[in-house]
Amino acid sequence: MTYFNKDIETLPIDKLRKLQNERLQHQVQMIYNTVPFYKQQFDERGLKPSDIRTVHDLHKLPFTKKDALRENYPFGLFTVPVSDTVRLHCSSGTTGKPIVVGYTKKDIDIFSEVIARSLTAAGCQKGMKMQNAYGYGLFTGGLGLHYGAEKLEMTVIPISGGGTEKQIMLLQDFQSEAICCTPSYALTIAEMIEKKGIDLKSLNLKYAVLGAEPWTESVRAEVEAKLGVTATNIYGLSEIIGPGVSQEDFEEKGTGSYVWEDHFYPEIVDKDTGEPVPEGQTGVLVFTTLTKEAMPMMRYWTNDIASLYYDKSAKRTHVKMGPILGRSDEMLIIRGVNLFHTQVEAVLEHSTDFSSNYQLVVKREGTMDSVEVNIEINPELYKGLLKETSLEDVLQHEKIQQAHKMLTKKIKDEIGLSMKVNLASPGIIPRSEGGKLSRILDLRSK
Ligand code: DLL
Repeated sequence: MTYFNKDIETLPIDKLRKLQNERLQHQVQMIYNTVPFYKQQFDERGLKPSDIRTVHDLHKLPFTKKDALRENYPFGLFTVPVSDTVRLHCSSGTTGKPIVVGYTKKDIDIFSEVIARSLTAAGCQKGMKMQNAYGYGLFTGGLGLHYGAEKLEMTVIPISGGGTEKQIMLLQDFQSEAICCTPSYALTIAEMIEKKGIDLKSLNLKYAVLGAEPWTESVRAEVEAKLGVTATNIYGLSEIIGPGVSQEDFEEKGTGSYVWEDHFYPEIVDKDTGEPVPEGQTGVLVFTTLTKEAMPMMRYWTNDIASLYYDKSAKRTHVKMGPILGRSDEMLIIRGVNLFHTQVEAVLEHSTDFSSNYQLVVKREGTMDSVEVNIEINPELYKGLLKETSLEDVLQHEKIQQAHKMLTKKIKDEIGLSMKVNLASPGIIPRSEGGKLSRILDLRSK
């Protein structure tokens, strides 16, 4: 089965626009009438709901930023009384109160539909067993994937994140065909499988649906090789619905993820000016919900940096987004150069000398910021070399010294920034224990 909802997924663009515009008009009318925050936004600009007739009118509206959710905590942006919602989720903020999002029964149906579409695009089918290793709880990943997989009539194994030994036992005993988790947790599972010397033939895994944090082709290559799967990208955020805002097709890997445009209208804008950027160029992703009932969002500023483009040769008509390069609020500026950690990860692609376990350490000396890369030596290589007893001995080895030099040069050449590269022995750098993993250790405020 290629599509979960072929009519919608292949709807010609003019019809898709018509549908979006009809839905947008309804959405705008609803928020104007029911959410004081939005009414004020319109009134301050002398706008009426009738001024927003098509998606091309959206630019008249301001962006909605995370602050709006904080200021209206917990239920101030809901269109309905809380008693009309059937579920609440939270996204943990870095400080203070979380962001709260609510769903009506219809919202949950749409959430399940977009996940069912996404899983189908990822290669999953009715009847397959799916180990759901996203966290269950206030995080949207676990329950979101769960309901969508059930809608597709997969057999869901709701194991949640963590407990890697048990994950592997169930992968073997249940012969699950699919797994979904964060890419960093997929690496943790792959590493333990390797360490235990488990033969991949004892597993039946075919598909991995990975998201909730940025990842690159370098991690894809490692996960695919070590788990024997086809790995695709799933993207989403709580404020818009959760996972399932966009998804990569398993036969179109590396060409971007379809945004389910009949429910979420995307824009890419310049991070400084807020102006739209031409198709294919990178900027901040902004989403407007078209069908949300409990908590619609107008022009939500995600902070995620990506690009959008229409792929005329693709299976579906919906616009594609490239991988998330990083979050604009987490972008490092080092000696005037903008840096996302995914750029360092991308440099590691095809490297046999190092593993995908790395961490960026940001330091400040005086007024100067600098970044160092901690990276682990490939355990296979390490083992092979290692008759020596200590890391120091290994580091003295000519082959390691040469690899070290080459990586330092490659980073400088490809990113345009000199970084000190610190080699570590396998197992030193933090791993995902089931959820999102931070790749940056910022020591500047300490
Ligand atoms: O992470 C929803 C999700 C769950 C997506 C499971 C995919 C799979 P939040 O906790 O609200 O929701 O975090 C949303 O995570 O704005 C991005 O910065 C990041 N993110 C999510 N998916 C991806 C991805 C969930 N595929 C924030 N690639 C978003 C890169 C991602 N970053």
